[in-house]
Amino acid sequence: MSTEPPPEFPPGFRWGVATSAYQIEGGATAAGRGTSIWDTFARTPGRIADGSTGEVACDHWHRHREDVALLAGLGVSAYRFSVAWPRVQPGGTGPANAAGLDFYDRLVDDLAAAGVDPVATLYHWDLPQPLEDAGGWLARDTAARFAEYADLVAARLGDRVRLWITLNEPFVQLSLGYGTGEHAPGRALLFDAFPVAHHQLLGHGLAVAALRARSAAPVALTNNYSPVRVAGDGGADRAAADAYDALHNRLFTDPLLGLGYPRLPMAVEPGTVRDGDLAVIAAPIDVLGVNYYNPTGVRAPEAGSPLPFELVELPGHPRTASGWPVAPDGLRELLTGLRARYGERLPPIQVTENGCAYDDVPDADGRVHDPQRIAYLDGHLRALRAALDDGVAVTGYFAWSLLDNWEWAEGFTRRFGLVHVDFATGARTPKSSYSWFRGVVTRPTPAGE
Ligand code: IFM
Repeated sequence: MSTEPPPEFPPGFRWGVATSAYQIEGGATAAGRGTSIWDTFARTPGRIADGSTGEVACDHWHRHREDVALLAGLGVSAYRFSVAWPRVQPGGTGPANAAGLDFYDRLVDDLAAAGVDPVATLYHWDLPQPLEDAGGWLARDTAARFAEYADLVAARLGDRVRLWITLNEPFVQLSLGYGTGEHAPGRALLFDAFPVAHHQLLGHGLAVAALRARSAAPVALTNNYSPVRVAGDGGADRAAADAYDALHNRLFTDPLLGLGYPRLPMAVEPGTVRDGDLAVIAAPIDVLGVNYYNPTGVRAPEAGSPLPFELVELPGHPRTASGWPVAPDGLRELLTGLRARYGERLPPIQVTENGCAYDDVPDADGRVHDPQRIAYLDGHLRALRAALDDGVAVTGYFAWSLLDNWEWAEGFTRRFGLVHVDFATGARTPKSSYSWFRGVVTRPTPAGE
């Protein structure tokens, strides 16, 4: 890690931490919550690495006041959480379940009282199971249902949420949820999953209209991006890298910013993209949410592969406990690359997730030291500062995550938090990265800026 103090950021820069509903809340049946695709998936033997579910997770449902106090102690100006659709519409349609919305109403008020801006994500992968039973994101109707749900949430929270994020990482929902089946709902359709991409985007566009109709703004969509590094020097490797880049980095962003779909390595069934859809999808947004974890190595596939690329390990990088390469320069490359690709179309960016998993354990005194996480965050903040200096408009940064939590198919085996959670008792212990991050976010603004 650099011995220099972390770089300075402009006055008013938004500092936050992020979480998502199913990963922390628990309270799986509390206050009328319905079943989501993740409840179903996690209960299916063999799907989750440690056989766990998010039924209790970090028990945030009962401990949210303690978690708001942790946010206040951290000194962040914003908290990004997600609303669980099955709490608001247990069956995926129909009127709001008031008791479910009450929870978020209280949370938003508690955040405001603590001086922390609420940033709400509407969809962080927890589709109500009844909607999946009716086709899930493969069904066009799910886009309309999503807008209906957005309207219900905006009607209740629209006056206090400071940034709305419609979808989190639709590429992950597409690729792992419906492409390979490693995530809920566990469907392995490979490229036949394309309608999932289009219907998420359409749902986003319809939800933007619903939010605007309630004066709920500003509005964003969050993608995860991964700069592609070509492994190999042949033209076939470059073509494979371009195909992967189109899928991972452009499939959701090109249409969102008014460019229509890029050339994709799959056929699109006629009738999926209808007249007028692209205009709905390209409704102006105020902020682009950018999640960054690591770059991806890509080369040409072996003969007979069902995919037009092969993902390979990138040599020469340290790795997190998830096995992901640590490459802070990838964040600068990504941000400057987005600006180069989209130019004036690009709205201001907020980095809505960035972080790392390590096997953090309390020492004999119960303290949790996580120097690797501090080094990771420090390196990425330097890369972010460099991107600002390159002229990219970035107005916020959220570390993933406030708490160690339930990491999807990896269950409780990955710890991403600034705060350690004892998953047996729920006890929270701020790690050394929590104090370090507090120092960064509460640093006085430089004189003269
Ligand atoms: O935990 C996830 C989060 O839900 C979405 N972005 C990546 C994180 C780490 O895998």
